[in-house]
Amino acid sequence: METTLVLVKPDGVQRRLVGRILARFEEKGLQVVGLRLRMLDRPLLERHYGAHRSKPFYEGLVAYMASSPVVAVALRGKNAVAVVRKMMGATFGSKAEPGTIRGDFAVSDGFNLVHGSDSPEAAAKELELFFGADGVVDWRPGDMEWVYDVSDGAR
Ligand code: DAT
Ligand code: MG
Repeated sequence: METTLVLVKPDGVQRRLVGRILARFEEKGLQVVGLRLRMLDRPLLERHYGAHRSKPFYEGLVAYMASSPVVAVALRGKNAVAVVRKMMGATFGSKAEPGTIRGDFAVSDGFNLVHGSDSPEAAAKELELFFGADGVVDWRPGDMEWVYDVSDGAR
């Protein structure tokens, strides 16, 4: 099992898409293990987007991400990092495939509704940044045996 970080970005919250975006991940079978609406400040965003500091779009990205609340979600499941990235679609809404979140709900390149960690290493860092050491809740979903074939062929 992997845990990954998703952010519903300011445009997703302002456009009242939080429920629909979360529903997609839940319907897939991913488990919510952390959930929080919050404003992001510049120091946190500088750490979160540190890899992009030298890019021309960096200042605009930080301003956009600090402009309105975001919803931070910790999601757990088999290959959760890659599954979430696939479900988000390509970075630019105008290029993202239909069927993906960005492909279905975004046409802007900058305002692309969601963030998802791009590797297990990034996920670990981002989960620590957004939920702290003990902010993720470990719980066992009651439908685990139906979402996964954990009975090992017994059914
Ligand atoms: P992703 O969010 O798909 O992981 P990324 O990490 O490369 O994409 O970039 C972070 C965010 O920065 C992205 O969601 C939107 C913005 N961004 C990336 N490239 C951009 C560009 N060329 N022009 C404007 N915004 C860009
Ligand atoms: Mg990224």
